[in-house]
Amino acid sequence: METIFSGIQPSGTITLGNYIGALKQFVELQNEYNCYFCIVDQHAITVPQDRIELRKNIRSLAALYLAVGLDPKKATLFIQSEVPAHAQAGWMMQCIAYIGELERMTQFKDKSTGKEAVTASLLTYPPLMAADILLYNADLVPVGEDQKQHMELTRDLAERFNKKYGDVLTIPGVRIPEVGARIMSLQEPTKKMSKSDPNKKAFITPLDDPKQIEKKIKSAVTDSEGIVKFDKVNKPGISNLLTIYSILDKKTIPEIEEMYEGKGYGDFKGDLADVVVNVLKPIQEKYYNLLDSSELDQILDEGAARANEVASKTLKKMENAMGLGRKRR
Ligand code: ATP
Ligand code: LTN
Repeated sequence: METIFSGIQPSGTITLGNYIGALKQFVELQNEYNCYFCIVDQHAITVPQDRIELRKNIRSLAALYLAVGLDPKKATLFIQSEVPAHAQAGWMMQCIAYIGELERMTQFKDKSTGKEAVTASLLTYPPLMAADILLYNADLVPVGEDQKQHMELTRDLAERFNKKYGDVLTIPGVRIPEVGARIMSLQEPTKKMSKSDPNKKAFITPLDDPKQIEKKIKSAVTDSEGIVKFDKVNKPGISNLLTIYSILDKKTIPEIEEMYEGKGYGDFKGDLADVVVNVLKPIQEKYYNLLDSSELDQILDEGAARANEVASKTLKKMENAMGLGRKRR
């Protein structure tokens, strides 16, 4: 069985974008792959976090991973900071990464331009991400479109390590969904839907109640043409809503366009709100049952133990290859 690794930052409540671009794929893949899914809290602290909120978000994300259908018997779910090998291997990857290539990362540019103080970790974030993946000898990494560049760097760093120190690391492939890899903001449909957007109307979270969902969809920015038609360039707002509808209701975009022929955006948005509410309802029920349960802690404890076992083996191989410490088996 091939291995999959992916991670989500506990930097706020996940959005429908994270669900469609990442989590939904994870659930589909867990039957066919040996899966590791990580709550990457060390990545989240590359930007300021309130410690109470961060703890809350970590637990909430863990409960959401399970509520959307992740089965802890099939996949290993764990918290990054509970597996020390990540920071250790991350340091080693930093030692082979060049500042120039890190400065070229668009996520670094987006998060650092215009800021008065930029943390070093914002720059060295991608080597840590590479370490996350490489420690598990992952063959494949399912992510949204925005992570393509980080994945190319991960492959480059792994190849560089192997060239310098011997064949230790597996070069991972990337899996980006054909549809839904980039769900857009409901308020600025040319921008990615992001959980750290200060405008809460720009995103839907799986924990929003039906009224909030309806309100957010009804106020989503569209155009004045009033025709439900997919046209990413000229009608980015309606195209984004069509993408969400299509994925969540398992209908093709032409089928949906046909359903709303001669109807306005009002009908379309009302029905889309129902579709979203129906998908999220069972997720919310499971989420609230899990959130304060000891079952959740047990799953995370077992996940950390399993992850530690695999990661520490690769770490040892990496340290031996680089000549760190004394030779260990
Ligand atoms: P932040 O806004 O805090 O930087 P984020 O919302 O981009 O975070 P991450 O935790 O960085 O979320 O991403 C988790 C996963 O979700 C990644 O695989 C990422 O590619 C995917 N993802 C994030 N936003 C979207 C989106 N709008 N559409 C599709 N996939 C997305
Ligand atoms: N960089 C990713 C989060 C992330 C990740 C990973 C994704 C950290 N480590 C390993 C896949 C595999 C992001 O910002 N979405």
